[in-house]
Amino acid sequence: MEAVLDLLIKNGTIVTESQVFQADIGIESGVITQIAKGIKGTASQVLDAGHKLILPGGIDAHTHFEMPFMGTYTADDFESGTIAAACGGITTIVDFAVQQKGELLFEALKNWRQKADPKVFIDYGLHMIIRDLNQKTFDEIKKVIEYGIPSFKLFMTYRKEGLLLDDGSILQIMQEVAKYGGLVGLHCENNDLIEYFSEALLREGKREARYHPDTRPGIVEGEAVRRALILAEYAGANMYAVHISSKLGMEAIRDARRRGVAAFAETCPHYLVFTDEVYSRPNGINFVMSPPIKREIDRTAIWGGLASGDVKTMGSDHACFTSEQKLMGGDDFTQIPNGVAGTEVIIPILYSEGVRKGVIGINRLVQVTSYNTARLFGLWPQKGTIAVGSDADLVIFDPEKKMRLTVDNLHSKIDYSIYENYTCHGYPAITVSRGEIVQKNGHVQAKKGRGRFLKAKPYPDRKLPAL
Ligand code: DUC
Ligand code: ZN
Ligand code: ZN
Repeated sequence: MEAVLDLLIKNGTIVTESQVFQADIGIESGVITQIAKGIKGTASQVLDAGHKLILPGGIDAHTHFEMPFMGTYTADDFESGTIAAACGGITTIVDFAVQQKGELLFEALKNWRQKADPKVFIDYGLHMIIRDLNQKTFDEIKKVIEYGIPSFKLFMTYRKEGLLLDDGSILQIMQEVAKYGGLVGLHCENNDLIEYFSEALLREGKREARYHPDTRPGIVEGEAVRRALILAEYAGANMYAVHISSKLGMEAIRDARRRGVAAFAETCPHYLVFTDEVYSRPNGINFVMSPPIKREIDRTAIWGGLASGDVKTMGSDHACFTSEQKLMGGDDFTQIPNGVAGTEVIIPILYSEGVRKGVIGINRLVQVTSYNTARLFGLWPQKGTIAVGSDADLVIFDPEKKMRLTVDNLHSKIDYSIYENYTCHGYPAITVSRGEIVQKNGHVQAKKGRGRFLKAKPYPDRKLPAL
């Protein structure tokens, strides 16, 4: 007897990490059960994709929703944040649970799940940020991995914000995480150099937002990435450099990969679109994030890394603040809450700037927005591909749709967009999460809290995916 499908998506051009082909997709109980041409039988709901692209739902493994930071909280919570993500074709986010000083890792985890569970529109996982290493928290690392969180993030900067970890602590955590097949992500910027440059500028009375990038030239990232790689190699750990923004950082990763080191790099949409001229604009304050946007040669190097495969993933580093919050640093750029919105634009920007302009192919887009991310963070094959047995997390992507981005058609809570008036050529039309349509043409159709927490897996026998 033919099964009754919950959803049948007809006439799609399916794109996976390695293939492009025409087929229909049959979905039952949130899972893909058939992929074939001309699927027959009954379905409760039928969508005609009209030969638009069907991509695996995006995975943004770098969001900071409702995070306490620099004297305030990031403006998007798990409700507005996951709505924005879904409208941009993202079906999974991986947020960062932040350990507060004196807190156990499991207290931080509980706190983050309490914030997220009632609000998420799409599925989510967590990484753990360790900022206070002591015997108790060190002993929790194995249990955190067993709980379903095999990835960690450590900061090499933000001393004043209490996030910086010293190299000894970083090394110990790398060794412990490596034992259980987890992954250590690092925010690679040299804190001493940042403090040196910042203090010099402030002494000279240079206090405006436009000086922010001068505190973090490429060497700040390049040195830290190389140091992190040396530590990771010594610890026998896998290393994931979050938000790579510079040519020097890119070269450090590339050199390590050529030597056979398991080094993975992520970048973000803002580093692909802008250069540091944005800091001289009247609204330069809105572009203050760390690492900052750098020069044209850095932007070109990052595109080169995406094309060559040295950049493995796209994350948004979505950590945004309203204009009012940004103005907390109006007379001292070191006090501007760092961060921008981006989860909604990852796929459209990469398609418009990368695929349409011929810099990367459509399979690479799927690799860096979904497949590689799922592999690295222990979510594959449930997420990250279009295959029988995988979750029906899909984006019907209209390659011809033009969308002028404005604060009114983006879904973050903030009152401006750094992408204001940027026109995307290619945009998500429909996002499906576990077989349910969660957004259609920017209108959310799903219930808050429907998203599920994902238990991610460490690498079996510490064997890395071949990426
Ligand atoms: N960088 C930002 O710009 N914001 C939040 C944290 C980070 O690393
Ligand atoms: Zn960071
Ligand atoms: Zn971040």
